[in-house]
Amino acid sequence: MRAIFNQDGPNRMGGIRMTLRGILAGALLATSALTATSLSAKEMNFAIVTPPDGHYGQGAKAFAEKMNELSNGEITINVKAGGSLGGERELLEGEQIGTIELAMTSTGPVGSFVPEIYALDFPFLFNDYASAHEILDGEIGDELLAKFEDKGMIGLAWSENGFRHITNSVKPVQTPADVAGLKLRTMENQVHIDAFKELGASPTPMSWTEVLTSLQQGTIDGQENPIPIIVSNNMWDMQKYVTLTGHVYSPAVITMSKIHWDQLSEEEQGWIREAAKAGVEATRAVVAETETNGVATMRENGMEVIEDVDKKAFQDAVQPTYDRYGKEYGEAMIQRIRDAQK
Ligand code: EAX
Repeated sequence: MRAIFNQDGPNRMGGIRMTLRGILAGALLATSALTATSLSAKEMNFAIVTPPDGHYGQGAKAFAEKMNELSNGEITINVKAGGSLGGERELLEGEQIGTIELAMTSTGPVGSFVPEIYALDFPFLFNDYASAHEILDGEIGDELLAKFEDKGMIGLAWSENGFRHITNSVKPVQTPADVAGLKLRTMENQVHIDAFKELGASPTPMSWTEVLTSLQQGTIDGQENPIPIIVSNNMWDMQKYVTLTGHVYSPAVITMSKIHWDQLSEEEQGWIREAAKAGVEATRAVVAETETNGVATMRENGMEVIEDVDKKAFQDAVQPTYDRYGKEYGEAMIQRIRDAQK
């Protein structure tokens, strides 16, 4: 590498001084340009498929507010709610190619991008909310979040959708046998599709963005989702019955496009992580509140809520799904999650 000092001629010191001044000026120029670039006002989209005032919407709003605070208004987060940027699978694809910066999605379609995440989607795996939070906020959750980066996404934090229940417009579902024959929409998730086949339903996988129209048009009889989804979408307008099966704990996850993440400074990445924590806190608070008052809300709006469900009967009915997919989708992880709840 060529010496950067001017070694020639009598005024050697002068030459060195000139060179040093040149380097200093160049460094200052570069630093100020860099500072200007890294502090240049940035805008990012944060996409969700649910309504702006629902559990994901409140989380996205909290994320945006925290980013605004930490960046002194230099980074603006635009919350794009209601599936305006596409269904959950499309949001994840958008992150991979860089057309979408941030999203909060259920784990529904995630397994087809990051197969290890399927382990979280098995029926009756999590006992309750507290266990789910403890496991997802601990070593197991961190291990699974780290699996996203190879697929072009940064897993920022485990958020929450909630325990899923079955709604339909045909009849009150009391037992697994009552599910037989119902055309039930499922997420685009192999484990869920298989579980509802085991129950004798006709599982119809589709993006959330098509569900409400399909229910209104009667092309499906029902669907399954947590109370926050049922309530924030006024599902009583199209579903008469809800059975509180709680058949799956549905995590949500906040992810970021790796393409955009890599363009951030370390400080900005720290802000993103802190904002994700604020988002999760806000989402979980809305889920807790809706779990408390959601049953009354559904009843007040005319839904027939079937609460005393024989969950063991549903659990036994979907056991073949574990037998069939457990091996393929991480029986060791499933066992770790079970052991962590003993
Ligand atoms: O992520 O697709 C679903 O049923 C999800 O629960 C919903 O979109 C929220």
